[in-house]
Amino acid sequence: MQTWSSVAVPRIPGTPRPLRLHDTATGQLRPTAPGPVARMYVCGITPYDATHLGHAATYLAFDLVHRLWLDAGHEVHYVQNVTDIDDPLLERAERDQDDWVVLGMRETALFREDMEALRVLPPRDYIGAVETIPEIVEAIGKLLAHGAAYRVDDPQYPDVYFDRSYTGRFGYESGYDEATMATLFAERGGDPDRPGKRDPLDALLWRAARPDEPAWDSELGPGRPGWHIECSAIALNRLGTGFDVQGGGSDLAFPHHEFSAAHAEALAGGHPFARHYVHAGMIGLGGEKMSKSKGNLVFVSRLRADGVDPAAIRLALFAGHYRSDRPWTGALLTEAQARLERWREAVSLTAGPEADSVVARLRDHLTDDLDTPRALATVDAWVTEALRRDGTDNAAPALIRTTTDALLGVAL
Ligand code: 5CA
Ligand code: ZN
Repeated sequence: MQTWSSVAVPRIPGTPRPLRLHDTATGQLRPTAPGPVARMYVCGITPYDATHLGHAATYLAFDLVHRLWLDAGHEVHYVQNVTDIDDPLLERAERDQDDWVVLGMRETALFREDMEALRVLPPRDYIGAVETIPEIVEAIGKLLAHGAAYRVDDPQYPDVYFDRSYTGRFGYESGYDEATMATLFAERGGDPDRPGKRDPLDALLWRAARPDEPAWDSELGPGRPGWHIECSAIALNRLGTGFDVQGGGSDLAFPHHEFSAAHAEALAGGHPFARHYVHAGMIGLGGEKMSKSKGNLVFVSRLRADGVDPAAIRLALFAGHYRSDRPWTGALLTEAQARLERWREAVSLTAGPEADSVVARLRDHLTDDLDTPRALATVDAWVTEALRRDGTDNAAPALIRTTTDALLGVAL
């Protein structure tokens, strides 16, 4: 698929720091230790509705990872998928009497526009599930050959499932107990009651063709892919095993990332899928998680159409820590707009307080598990002094401008 266009990321002086991130699998804050090319996979959208502020918050968090690795001198190989065939897309198309292909293309195009407006650095590989069906089929064929997958005994719909006991360490990624896994599996797209499965929690790999559903011919028989194997195949085939960060919102920790890892590890002789599993908290609205299924949404495109500066959206979402579940409110946006104005006023002055130490502290906070609240407070403190006309350093305003651009993606 076509990715979106990039923006230039300026280099900043001083000494970069290695990025430390919370890893769901170990429950620890650990340094990322990429090689010359840092490798990241972030789960993309299911394009049946427009990008809301929950999606935006998650992609903005991983945009910071991208920027901090660039700052540390790495090249970044970033891969993101588009789940352009799955039940929610078909259900929405049916509800609205829309064509599922057209719906997916339209919402993906809008997502790209939103990402560009937010200055999110694009993935190098932006990959749809539909265009990767041959890769997915090949992966499922291997899982069947390894004995990690099986067909249910149903002559009409011989679906293929993954045997979750195969790798021997199922559950390591999310760390959830059996009862929690069972609850979340049922809530998040699983089918525990499908007759013929060896274990209620085994996940669908290939759904045999049903009447009135899209299907692709393949050596597995006509059908369409399950959800988790899509991300395993796309990531493994582009990044290899043991890539640096697998990312998404916390609602993907189970079952999606657990199964993506288990499928990939079954394919790759047990080699770990990713080194870090990183999860962003959920943005809420009106006391509930913002979600397409609940319909309590604020769209990025709506705010843009209302003339809201995308830099203010960044600042509003960065006012909270990426891992905390937090509400979106009008007040958050108003405060961010006021902050943006103050920052812009300060960097347009001809002088300000010395800024090298500000750059160093920004790096400290951001490389400490993306501590944006403290990063914003650090810039605020410089801005307050600058607006009091406290400083005499003529290079400082430009340095702050370049640094907020490079590290936070906020163009002043
Ligand atoms: N296509 C799959 C991933 S392969 C999917 O989950 N798509 S999605 O459109 O439902 O979500 C896209 C990303 O936004 C996921 O990382 C998801 O965890 C994240 N996300 C969804 N809702 C929220 C929310 N309210 N707050 C923060 N992140 C969210
Ligand atoms: Zn995914």
